[in-house]
Amino acid sequence: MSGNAVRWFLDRHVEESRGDRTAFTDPWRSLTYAGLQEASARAAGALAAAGITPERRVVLWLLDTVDFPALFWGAIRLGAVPVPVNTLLTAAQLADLLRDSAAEALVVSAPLLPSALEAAAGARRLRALFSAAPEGAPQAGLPAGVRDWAAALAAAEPHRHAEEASPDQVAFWLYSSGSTGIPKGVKHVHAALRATAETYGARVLGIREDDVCFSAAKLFFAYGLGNALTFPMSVGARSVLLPDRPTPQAVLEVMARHRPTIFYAVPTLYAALLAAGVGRGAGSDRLRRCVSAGEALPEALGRRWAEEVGVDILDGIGSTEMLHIFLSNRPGMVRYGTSGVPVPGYEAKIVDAEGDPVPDGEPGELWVRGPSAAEGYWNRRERSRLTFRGEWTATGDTYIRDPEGFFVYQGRNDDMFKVSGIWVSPFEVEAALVAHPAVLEAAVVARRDADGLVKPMAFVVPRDPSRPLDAAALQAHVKAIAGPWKYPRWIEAVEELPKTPTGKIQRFRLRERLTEAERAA
Ligand code: 3UK
Repeated sequence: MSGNAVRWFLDRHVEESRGDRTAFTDPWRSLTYAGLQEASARAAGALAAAGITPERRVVLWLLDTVDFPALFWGAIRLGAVPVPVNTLLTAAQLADLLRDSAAEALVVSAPLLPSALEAAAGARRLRALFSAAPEGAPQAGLPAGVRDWAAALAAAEPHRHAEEASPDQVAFWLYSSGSTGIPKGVKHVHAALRATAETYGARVLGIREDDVCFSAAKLFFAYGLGNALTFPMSVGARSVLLPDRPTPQAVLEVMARHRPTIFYAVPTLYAALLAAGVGRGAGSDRLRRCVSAGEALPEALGRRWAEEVGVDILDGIGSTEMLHIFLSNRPGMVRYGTSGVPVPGYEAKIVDAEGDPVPDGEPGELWVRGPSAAEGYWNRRERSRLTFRGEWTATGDTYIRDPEGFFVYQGRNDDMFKVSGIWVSPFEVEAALVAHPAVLEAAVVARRDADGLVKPMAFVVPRDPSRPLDAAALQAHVKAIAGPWKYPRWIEAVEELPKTPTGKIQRFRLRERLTEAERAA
């Protein structure tokens, strides 16, 4: 079979008589595997008709509907490079990515069209801009220069053939928003897609043909792409798509309606679902796997979910650079408060600044080796060299391996600091703070006191903004939970915390609020 991933993920199912199984369901449409094969052939034909040739980038700015898999696989079928982009970006941020990727086609969901038009103005390589109505209906009265995606599909000469591709050929990109600068294009090869399905998907989830997957994380994230697109398609299973914002209400509605067997989310959503009373209701009765990633899952949250819903949450760490999860808790072997152990097929080590392994129990940077590592960043040679070190990928995360081999998250490596010679993980202090009922969110950074000594400082979003924070009570609480030297010597109430588009706290922006003398190197 050709190394083109569309052959294994899609065409294989039709050839092996699974063509009439349902692949994707959104609020308006369902596609069988045969229907998706046809839709992807039409998408490939529509791109070809617009002048898109192999290796050229096609940006997807799409809500989660059946148009997403049809276009993703259509572009790959043609040998073009789909680049899914976060739909929460501003027009200016999208414009940066269109320029950086030299995108030649842009397909957007109709509600995003006004921003897309603004962004497309400066994209000189762009040949075609398509608007896709989420419900799949043709649209009348589109602005000049914008083509209707449904009409283009209907008119297209289907391109059914999958272009020949080596497993090592770049298949798609994803943008990774770092803590500074514009996001980096992460180039992934055809073989990486299948690698994540055959390691995490098969050996941790144990995904099966009869599973119904529902990912609250969207398809434009590496996390969502594996969860809701490649894992179910690796076995001919079904995936339910939610185009709307994944509020607890919207998620509970989808669950009640489709009764998924595998559910994927981030920790904040698990907390919100418990608060909304998910319990053992109609929507959770068929659940057999719950997955959390994106940030560390607080131990208490995992336990509460397991108690109230009756299914463990499997916390695992993944990254855009590694495509999906490479350290994870396993069914029947969950250790809450940890990221688990290496996924079969991956190796992990914790190293010091020289790249030498540190002993168990000591913090260091997490490096990982496995079959889904990216080829590199697009046009960022220096950054590529710092992250992709031969077979190993440096994650930028600080971890400790405990005596049983479980990996415990400590924070991003540049956020760690020492107080009285002892390591403090901002994450640990934040976890202690948010366990206090008066605190909604917290971020901790290092700050120098009048003597130049480094101590923790906390920025806190109060649960009730109208009530002043009791700093002494919070300090006593952290001392009791995290250790006496770790309590925040300064506590500042804020309305919100600075975050990346993927919801990660930007501590460097909080450090920028300190004076030169207060800033810890
Ligand atoms: C952090 C975690 C603690 C960590 C991702 C699953 O999040 C994903 O990719 P990103 O590129 O971010 C990667 C960084 O996020 N992180 C992710 N999961 C955890 N920290 N515990 C966790 N369980 O800093 C990591 O370096 O946005 C997640 C699958 C695919 C992904 N791309």
